[in-house]
Amino acid sequence: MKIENVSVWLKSLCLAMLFGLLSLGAAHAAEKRDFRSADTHLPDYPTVQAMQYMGKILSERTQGRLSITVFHSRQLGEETDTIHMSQAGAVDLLRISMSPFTDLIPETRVLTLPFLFSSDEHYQAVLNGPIGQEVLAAFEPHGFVGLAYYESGSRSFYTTKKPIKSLKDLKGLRIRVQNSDLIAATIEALGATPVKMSFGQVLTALETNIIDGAENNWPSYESTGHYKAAAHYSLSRHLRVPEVVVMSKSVWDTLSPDDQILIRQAALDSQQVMAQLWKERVDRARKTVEAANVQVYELEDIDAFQQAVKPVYDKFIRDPKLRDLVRRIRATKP
Ligand code: GTR
Repeated sequence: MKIENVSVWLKSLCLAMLFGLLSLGAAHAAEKRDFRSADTHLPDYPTVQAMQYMGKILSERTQGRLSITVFHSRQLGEETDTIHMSQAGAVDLLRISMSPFTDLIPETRVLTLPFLFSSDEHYQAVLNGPIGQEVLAAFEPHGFVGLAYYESGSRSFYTTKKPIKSLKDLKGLRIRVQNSDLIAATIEALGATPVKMSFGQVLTALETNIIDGAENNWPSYESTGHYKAAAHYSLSRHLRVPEVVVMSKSVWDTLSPDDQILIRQAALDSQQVMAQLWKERVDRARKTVEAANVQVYELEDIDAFQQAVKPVYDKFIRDPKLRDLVRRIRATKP
């Protein structure tokens, strides 16, 4: 073979290899992925529906290349289990309450503090503003990418035997809490005994008097059937813990920048659907439980509740960075 022919042949070989590599890359970028998402709630709950909507638009926008399967009803385990699974990359997405992150990610504590927000509008302004973004970004060093917040209203106490109308009524009661030291300390500061327990165990614990009560928003109080076992609902509104949509960081890092943008956008778009579904469900849940003879109470001494939880701030918000976040939350205009 002549020298010129050899060089032409070599050039063609190099080009062929280059195209080969490029098309391999393209095939990789175009890989079909079905993301597994975990949720503790039943299929008709707003969070599950909103995540399914996120999957639907993601699939439409990628001609079926990217999709989401929502494993609802704790099929993948309780919330704390799914946090560990997601850190390990075994579960791709979580729709989850922020509470079980408070022991792991210090910044999440500021949105979980009792009686911090003065109204729904104040809460929305914080979540949708720079502080909300900073808290979502704080997930990253811990193995998650924070994508969006979902609405979850406020949490109030419900009890089996007698209503909570004032601080003294909480004295000595065993109240179930989510897996969070901060929330356990809140209940303790209010004079009750916190019992950390997974969501799935609460109904039996209420029915068997292992606990005297729990606390949650209207839709969770209704969807779980807790109202049948604990028919006194006291509107303490002591917590407004947001729900979050997060992706496993190890999964996120395998995605192309374009796909990351698509996923972020789909999560944000699902937020609007969630807001609408949430509003409807709160009304429906309240009507359902009231029709089932649940008694609803307002607190007589909300100030006493607010005073009692002050030590929780001192204990959990020591770091100057967290203190500053709390100061900025208080200064945020609704
Ligand atoms: C609900 C929340 C769930 C779960 C539950 C609980 O309001 O949507 O994700 O955290 O509370 O109390 O465990």
